[in-house]
Amino acid sequence: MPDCYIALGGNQGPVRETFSLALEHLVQHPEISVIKTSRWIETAPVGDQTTDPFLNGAAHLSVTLSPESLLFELQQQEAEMGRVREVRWGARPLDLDLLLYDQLKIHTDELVVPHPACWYRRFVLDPLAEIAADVIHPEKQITIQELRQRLLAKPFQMVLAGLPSEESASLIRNLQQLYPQVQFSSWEEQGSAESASQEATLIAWLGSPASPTKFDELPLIPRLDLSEYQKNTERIVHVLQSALDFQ
Ligand code: PH2
Ligand code: MG
Ligand code: MG
Repeated sequence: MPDCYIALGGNQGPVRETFSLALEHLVQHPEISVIKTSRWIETAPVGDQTTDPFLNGAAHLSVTLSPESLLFELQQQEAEMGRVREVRWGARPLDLDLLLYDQLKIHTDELVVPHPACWYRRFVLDPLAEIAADVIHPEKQITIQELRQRLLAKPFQMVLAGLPSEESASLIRNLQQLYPQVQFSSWEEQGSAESASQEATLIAWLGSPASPTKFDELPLIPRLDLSEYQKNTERIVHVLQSALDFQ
């Protein structure tokens, strides 16, 4: 039976109860077993939508459902908890994300597996590493534990790639003010690509198809395609917020 890992998140209403209830509902499904759950950990909110702390966790499921049908069941649970919440506690008490489905790689309009952000978000990796330390990430080809461990190295080295040098320099100046503890550099300005890629914690590609640096040329493990956000500082800040230690 396929092994799946899901992330649980929420920051409104009685989140612990919501998590328990959602998992109880999932096990009632004849094609879903819950093998193991992580601890629920309190995390600082990433993004500006809310200042309330989140509760995050991960669960190991064994299913006989297709990825699409499992996604449907997860969305049903979100909606079910949402309906209760809309009446009583306001928006978004439960987010259930499908992180991994065996070693499948899926890229459709409805579903991307592995979850594209699962490999650099501490609020996903910390609970996931408790229950899936040795599971290989199908795209990055290293274990969940290793992915988490990479983020702990100091200094955190953020490399920007794909931008003309002036744009890159001005973006780095802005980001450096926000994150004095992070070491920023530009991929194109670096002398040796090899040494840069070994040390980089994340390489954010902000290019376009016309850029001299192509996404596919960047090293597999730390490369992150942020091209759809272009030079939008806010989105890069969200990535950094989620990859750095919790405050
Ligand atoms: N989910 C979000 C936005 N921000 N922050 C934390 N700490 N945990 C989350 O699960 C989370 C978030 C949108 O899904
Ligand atoms: Mg979601
Ligand atoms: Mg989410």
